Amino acid sequence: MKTVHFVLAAALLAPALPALAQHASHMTTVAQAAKAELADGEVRRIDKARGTVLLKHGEIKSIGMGAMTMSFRFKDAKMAEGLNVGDKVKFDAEQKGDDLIVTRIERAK
Ligand SMILES: [Cu+2]
Repeated sequence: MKTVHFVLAAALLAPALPALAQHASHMTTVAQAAKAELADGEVRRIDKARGTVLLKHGEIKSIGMGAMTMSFRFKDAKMAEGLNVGDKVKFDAEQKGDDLIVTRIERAK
């Protein structure tokens, strides 16, 4: 009888295993997406001397801002390197007083 019980248990558990694995990988994907939720933007102008960038941007969830075109300050002037007018970008920003600072920016693939 022991063998029968084991087989029955295995048959009941087996279908649950792929579901668990799928669920686990789904959770990871969701966590990563929330962590790296970057806004969409397009570079309209870059002022390297001032360290600012004019971006036409979509919704920026991290600061609750809707879509518009506006100027941001780079957190680090080096962030301007490799960016060109017309580039589509993914970025994140934070508000510091009246300034909006681009904290992260990368070219959209
Ligand atoms: Cu804006």
